[in-house]
Amino acid sequence: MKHLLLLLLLSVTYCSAFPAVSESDREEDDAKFAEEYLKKYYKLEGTRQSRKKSSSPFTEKIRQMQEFFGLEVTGKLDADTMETMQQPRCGVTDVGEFSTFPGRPVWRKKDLTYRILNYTPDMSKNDVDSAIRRAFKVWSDVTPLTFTRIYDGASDIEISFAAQVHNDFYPFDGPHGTLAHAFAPGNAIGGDAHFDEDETWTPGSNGYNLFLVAAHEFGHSLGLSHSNNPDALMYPTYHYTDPSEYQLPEDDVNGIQSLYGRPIVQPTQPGKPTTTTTATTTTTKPSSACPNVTFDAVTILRGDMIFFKDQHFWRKIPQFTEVEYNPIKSFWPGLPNGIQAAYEYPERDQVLLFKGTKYWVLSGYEVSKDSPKSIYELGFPRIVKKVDAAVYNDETGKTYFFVDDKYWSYDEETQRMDKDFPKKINEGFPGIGNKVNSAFKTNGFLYLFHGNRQYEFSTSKRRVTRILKNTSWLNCESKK
Ligand code: TQI
Ligand code: CA
Ligand code: ZN
Ligand code: ZN
Repeated sequence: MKHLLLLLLLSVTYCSAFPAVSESDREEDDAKFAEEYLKKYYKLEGTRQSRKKSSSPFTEKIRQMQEFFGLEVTGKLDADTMETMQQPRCGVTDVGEFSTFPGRPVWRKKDLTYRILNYTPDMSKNDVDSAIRRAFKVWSDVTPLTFTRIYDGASDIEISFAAQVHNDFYPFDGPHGTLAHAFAPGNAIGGDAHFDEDETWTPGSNGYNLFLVAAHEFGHSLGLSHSNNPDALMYPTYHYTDPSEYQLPEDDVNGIQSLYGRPIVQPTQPGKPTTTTTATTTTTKPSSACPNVTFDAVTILRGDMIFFKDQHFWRKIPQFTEVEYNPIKSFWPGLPNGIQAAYEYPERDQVLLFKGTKYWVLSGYEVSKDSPKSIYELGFPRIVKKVDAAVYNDETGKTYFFVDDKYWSYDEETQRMDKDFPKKINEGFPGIGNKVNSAFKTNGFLYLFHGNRQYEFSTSKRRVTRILKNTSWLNCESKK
């Protein structure tokens, strides 16, 4: 909530749209403008004759609007309130759109838990459970995030219904006004969502639809603030739409994917229906100990880093600090264990995986039908019996294959080995020794692994720029 208020203070755009007129003319202009605004966005009905009273429908709507925007709730058309109402006129509507909280707080893991602490008497428990589940699904459908309900103990996102003063510094305000609030990602109260029990919660269109408000709140729980796009779920006005056909608007999809990326595409296993989760996945917590391994092969796969070792692989998704650890067979039953080299050729959305004299082609996450193929089709001579490492360099269009103390250069365009190869590794890649176990390219550098070392190599400077531990990407702690 700290995030919420800060953001609004920072984002009030100053708008010098007021003409120089007398005080009373100006008051009248402001009131007219506010009336139009509140009719349009807050369902204000009738006129504002009674606006001098402290609780007319007009002042009630001003209060509601002030709540929505996190302004001081005065029920008066003060400068902040007028400025906020004028914002769309300053050209804020069509651009800017989604926004995040200051400092961009996000969850640094993709598998989150939630717990429903209590229920509203307005709806059946089943309807509450279902509204909450579907509200999370809105977000998990378009990100790699998963939400698992737990019934005991601490969860990442706690959901509760409460009226007036409850366990934070943001008491609710009786019917209407504030409907609910949620805290930006973080520990303890971070991510939690509170719903005002003084509202009428419904599974339908009377009162406030719990699914729609929960979907909005979970946007906050995940790190989205309000959007300037009137079509967005994160736009700060409530309007009912049919939840059964709910489609997350594009602006919110862009917003949440800017924080967490797109969903992970699961491989389709022959004879099995496509699933969205892999039951066998285990995750390596950020604080876990680094495995003492030399990776067999490393590659990028659609932006994720994949590290192969024996029957398993680690998968690191850039947005998250936690790393997954999976059996190779759980993703690709058709692949052998003990992959020796791998590289991505992004232009064809392919990853080539090598073992012995054979290689397998992944199209995205799927093993292509004509796999495995023979490495001799790539132009290797028969004396080559395995490939140690492979990496594609998008700047030159060449793939380098490392075999013992030599490397080959393969032209992806002509699909031919370059002549004058193989060359000695220490000639082409001075400073990295004479053997490469695995290699990949990211952020403009080649990363070449040998034993427990990793060399960051600049191809333009043709030199080693850093020496790292081989496990530097896994967010684990090295034993000292
Ligand atoms: N509650 C606000 C909200 O969640 C709390 C809030 C005010 C806030 N300003 C903020 C949160 C700025 C983050 C950033 O938006 S609310 C709607 C909607 C509210 C409003 O009760 O005003 C919904 C809660 F969008 F309909 F206006 C849920 Cl869906
Ligand atoms: Ca309220
Ligand atoms: Zn609260
Ligand atoms: Zn909101």
